[in-house]
Amino acid sequence: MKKTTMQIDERTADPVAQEVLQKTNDAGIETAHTRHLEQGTRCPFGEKGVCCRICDMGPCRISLRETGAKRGVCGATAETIAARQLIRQVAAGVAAHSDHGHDIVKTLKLAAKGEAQGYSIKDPQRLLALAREWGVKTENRKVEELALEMADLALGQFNQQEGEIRYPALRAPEATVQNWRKLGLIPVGVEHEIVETLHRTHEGVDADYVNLIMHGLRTSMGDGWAGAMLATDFSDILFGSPQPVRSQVNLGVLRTDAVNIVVHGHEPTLSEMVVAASRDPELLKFAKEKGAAGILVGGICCTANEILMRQGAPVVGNFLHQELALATGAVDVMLVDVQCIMPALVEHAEKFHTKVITTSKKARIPGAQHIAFDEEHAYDIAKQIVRTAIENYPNRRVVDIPAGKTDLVAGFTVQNTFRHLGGRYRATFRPLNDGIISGRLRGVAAVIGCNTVLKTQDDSHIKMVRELIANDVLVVMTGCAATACAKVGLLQPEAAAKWAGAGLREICEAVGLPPVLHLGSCVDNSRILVALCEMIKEGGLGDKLSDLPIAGAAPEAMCEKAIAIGFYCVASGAYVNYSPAMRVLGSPVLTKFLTADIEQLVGGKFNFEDDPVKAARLMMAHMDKKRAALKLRPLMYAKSFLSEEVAAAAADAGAPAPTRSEGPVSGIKRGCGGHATAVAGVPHGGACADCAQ
Ligand code: NFS
Repeated sequence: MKKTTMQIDERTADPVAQEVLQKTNDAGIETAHTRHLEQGTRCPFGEKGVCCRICDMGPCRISLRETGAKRGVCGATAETIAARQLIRQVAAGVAAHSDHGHDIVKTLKLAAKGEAQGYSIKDPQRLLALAREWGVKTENRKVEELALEMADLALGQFNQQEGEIRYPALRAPEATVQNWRKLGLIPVGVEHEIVETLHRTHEGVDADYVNLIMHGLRTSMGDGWAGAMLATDFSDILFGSPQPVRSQVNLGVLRTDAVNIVVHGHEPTLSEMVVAASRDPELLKFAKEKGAAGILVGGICCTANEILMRQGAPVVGNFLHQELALATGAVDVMLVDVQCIMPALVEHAEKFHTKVITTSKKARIPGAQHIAFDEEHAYDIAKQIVRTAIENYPNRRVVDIPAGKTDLVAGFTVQNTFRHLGGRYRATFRPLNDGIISGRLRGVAAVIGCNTVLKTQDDSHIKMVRELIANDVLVVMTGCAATACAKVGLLQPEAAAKWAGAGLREICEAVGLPPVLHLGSCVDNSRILVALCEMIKEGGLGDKLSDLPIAGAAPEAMCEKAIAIGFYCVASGAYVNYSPAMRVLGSPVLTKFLTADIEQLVGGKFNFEDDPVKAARLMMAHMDKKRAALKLRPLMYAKSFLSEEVAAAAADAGAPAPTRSEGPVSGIKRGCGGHATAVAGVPHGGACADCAQ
């Protein structure tokens, strides 16, 4: 074990994480941060997306300099190679969300048949509403019978082989649907498009980068408008629709006097049962016998958001907190299912007393205890896991829980948020639309996604969101991004008075909402799509999704799911700032297509600005452009970013090349930063070994 030289405040902006990271580093305990530094400078070909490993004649690399190889062995160009790799990433992200959605639907089916122990249909009204939307007969039918039919119809969405997935035509504005049909962007079925992505990107098939990216957009639609949307709707039916709820966030929620179970991963099926088992009188009694005052179930990553939204369970942290949580010495069991789980956890846990338990047949980690989860015995399995944690409680060694934790409000949905805005008896989007039309609000931004070691943890999320709300943009959030902002109090109603611009503050204070609304986990980004559709339906803001003064961002993106989300948002007409940039910068042609030309087709486009404040201003410049096109009134309080000192930044928003902040991001060097300028034709110093190729 050796201490790694690192600047702790460059690794994470969270003072609570800084405290723990300082201690782990002083003790020579490895974390994602030390492993990142150990990796050193990344391969510039991989980083810029121009290394092809698809066939075994390679790997082939496209030179980033004027001279050198411009084609792979088969003749594939930089744009073909980067586009193929990118849409494979999209397909992987879509698969992850959709497999999650698929499992939720299957659980509902088992629950309807009475074969899923401990589950029941908690929101039959939501089921009825969905059945009516899908044109399924609801009169004189038992809830279970209806649930069975709906589950079968939903399962069909995954492997449908002809026609169109169901939600776009049902929920999206007509003009948007027509454009999608014209471009052929509505998926036949979720799996159909994933399979086709793998085929198209096989050696020697699709070599046209535009054709590849258009299929990437089509594939991603199977996430936002099918897999993730089904996951959200069916989770709400099965586990109950969220309601605004108060809770707390950060490592300080862990308790010295209680058994701490941290659920980590994504699917709410098991975590919901573990929360239920933690309240079981028999297990509470057992915990007391072992000397604990109670049982705490907290979450990491998107599972945290699932049980926060529906149960008010505390959030232990976001992605980069997973190892830090164990380092408190207070986690008796870390229970993991699928996605965003570092395999390093098992070795890391050995330094403390924590038992890491894997539960999914799809995600095992060598050295972890495996307790296979199945819905038929869910409650018994949850009880077994809780019992394991209680038994492990007396084995704690040094316990050192930092004090930091913050209050938050979460639990917003399309259904309940707008009841808030419109008043209890006037559940309508009218007040939101009127707020935008009158110029009190500039627009709405969705800030979502991960943490990444390539940027200072939480820093970009917080800076971007503060800039947006200070300029009268209502912000909706999900995932690790929401957790980041919750930690600094942005998810409290009081945050409006502290940080929001005058227009947003007026609205928040009138209805008691925070300026930043937590809509749930990453699959719940589908709630954002539905909210946008409702804004168009309400009237006054155009007739297609791309008319809306809205923008999206993933300022600390890391995983393929984030790429899939970015793709379906752009396909749905949104301006999306994605940072760090997708692995495409080695192809200026593909980069230009994604950041400029694509807008002519779908109305949305990407930008790859790394600086969060500059990115926020570019997002607002885009909103202002949309406001001008809709001929909306001037902003009541905030300045327009079309004409003020950020006009230059606004111009960048429409420029053909991606904008990038100068210098390293938050003090962290990302591979050879010089290559980005090199591909744009600007000579650079050749700071890494590969530049001397
Ligand atoms: Ni979503 Fe990435 Fe993971 Fe959730 Fe967090 S890292 S894109 S936010 S937990 S999926």
